[in-house]
Amino acid sequence: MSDAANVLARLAQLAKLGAYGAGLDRPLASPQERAARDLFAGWARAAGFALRQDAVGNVFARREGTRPGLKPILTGSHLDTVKTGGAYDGAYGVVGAICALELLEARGAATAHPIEAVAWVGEEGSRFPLGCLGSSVFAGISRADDALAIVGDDGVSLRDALAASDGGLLPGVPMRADRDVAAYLELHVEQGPILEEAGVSLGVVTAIFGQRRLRATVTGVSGHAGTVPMRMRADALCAASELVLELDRAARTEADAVATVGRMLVEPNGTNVVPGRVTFSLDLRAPDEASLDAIERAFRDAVADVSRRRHVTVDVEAFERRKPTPMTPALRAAIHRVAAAMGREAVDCPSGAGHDAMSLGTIVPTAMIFVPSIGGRSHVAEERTADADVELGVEALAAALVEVDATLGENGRG
Ligand code: HGY
Ligand code: MN
Ligand code: MN
Repeated sequence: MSDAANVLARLAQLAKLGAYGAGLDRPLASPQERAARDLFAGWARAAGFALRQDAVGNVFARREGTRPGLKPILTGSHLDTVKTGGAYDGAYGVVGAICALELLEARGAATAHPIEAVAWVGEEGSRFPLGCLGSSVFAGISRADDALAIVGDDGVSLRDALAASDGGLLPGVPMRADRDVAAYLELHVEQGPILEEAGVSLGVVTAIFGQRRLRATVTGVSGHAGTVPMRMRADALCAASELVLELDRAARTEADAVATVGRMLVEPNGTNVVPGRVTFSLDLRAPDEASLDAIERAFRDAVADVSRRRHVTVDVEAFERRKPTPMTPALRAAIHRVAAAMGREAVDCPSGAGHDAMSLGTIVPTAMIFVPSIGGRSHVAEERTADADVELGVEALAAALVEVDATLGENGRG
């Protein structure tokens, strides 16, 4: 039977996969990420849940309901990490989902709907530059063939990476052809400071910020650092630097918006060579589309101005645009009822972080449960959540699954 120790032990097992000095590096279709999917499959088999996977690698562990034919409630998160990932981001929602199903099984808690614990692939977009890759394909936002054709930083397509023996699909696990789902719940660490500052251990997400991922390529003229006069330069890095600071300025003028340039490639990257080309990433987030539009507009205006003044060309490619995703009121209310029944306070809070719930939220009723992140830190090796909060979140998820099952029944959604 699953209990808090089980959750903690499983998180510890996952935290070994991809561990190195600066945290966890578990990109999609790497041997360590495939090992994480293998672990999940082993837990599901041991619990007697039916396993399936799909063409991009998502893995589903199904506990049957009492009313065959009803679409399943899905609950899960992702097993991949950013390059300096922590032990909780994503992994907690996957471990929490399978442990919650084991709790229901052990307590003989029947649900009308089948419930499936899900390990979504490629949520971080840290290897293949499409965030929420697996859940986007499942939700029909992206086509599987298009996702499989995406080429990662190492020049390998997802299709080829999944065809490799050590990073690929799970052997012997049948394919899931349908995309049936009645509702979706995701348990996740908050990755921010709200719950800790409020002194509350349960968060009910109101909405997930809209987000945009773009890439800018600045092309100037490379040359000898010692001989090209300043008046003759088309220095791609100086131009890029002005653009980065303009993005930062624009984001600070929009309430609650954030903008980040996290990756930059300088070419030819030599100490005595004027940079000829710079490529950098843009990550924009805001609670509303108008703010995102304002920031993007300010950036593009700066592109026109800097290009003219510094004699460079700038190509801006937007490869991900997601509107803000409101969570479903009826499911949020169900989670609040569960917290009250547990005698625990729960607060509403937005999510600046993106989640697979953004994908599922476009097709079915969707809600998220947060537990606090110590220091609000995430995407770093120091990411931590207190054991008591880890346990509370899984208990809340188990109860919320039963409550949502009943709620869907009343609302006639199956
Ligand atoms: O970027 C995000 O917000 C998420 O961690 N993928
Ligand atoms: Mn993340
Ligand atoms: Mn995450």
